[in-house]
Amino acid sequence: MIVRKLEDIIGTTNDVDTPNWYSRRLLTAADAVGFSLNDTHIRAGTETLIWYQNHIEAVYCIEGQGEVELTQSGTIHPIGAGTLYTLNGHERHLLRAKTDMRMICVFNPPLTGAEVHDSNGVYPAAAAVPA
Ligand code: 9YT
Repeated sequence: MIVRKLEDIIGTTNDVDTPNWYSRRLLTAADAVGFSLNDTHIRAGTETLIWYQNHIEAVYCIEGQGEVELTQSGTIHPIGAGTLYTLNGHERHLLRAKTDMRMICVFNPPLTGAEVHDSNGVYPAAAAVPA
């Protein structure tokens, strides 16, 4: 059994900060449970291009307001507290935060913990992530 607190993650290498978001990786590939889980904050007013070509991500919004635009279709989904979206088709999308947002993000295959988006919004495949 794994028991972990947010305070155990803050300030470690599993606490990843970028201009648009910061993400605390509470469960990672090292835990060998088949998925990873992040507590992620999206900064108000930001727009982030995301395209998880190598992962499925489920995102459960617990605070804030924003939207996801699917770049292929132009479809826009409002996202607020209590909304789940899952990118089971590896959809390329734009995440816009109208307010600060807080999301619980689950990835399969699991993140190693250090990932940030490349210029296409992609996280590398697990085997390609440097140790
Ligand atoms: C919702 C979302 O995809 N935000 C970008 C950060 C990512 N989910 C992460 O690594 O926590």
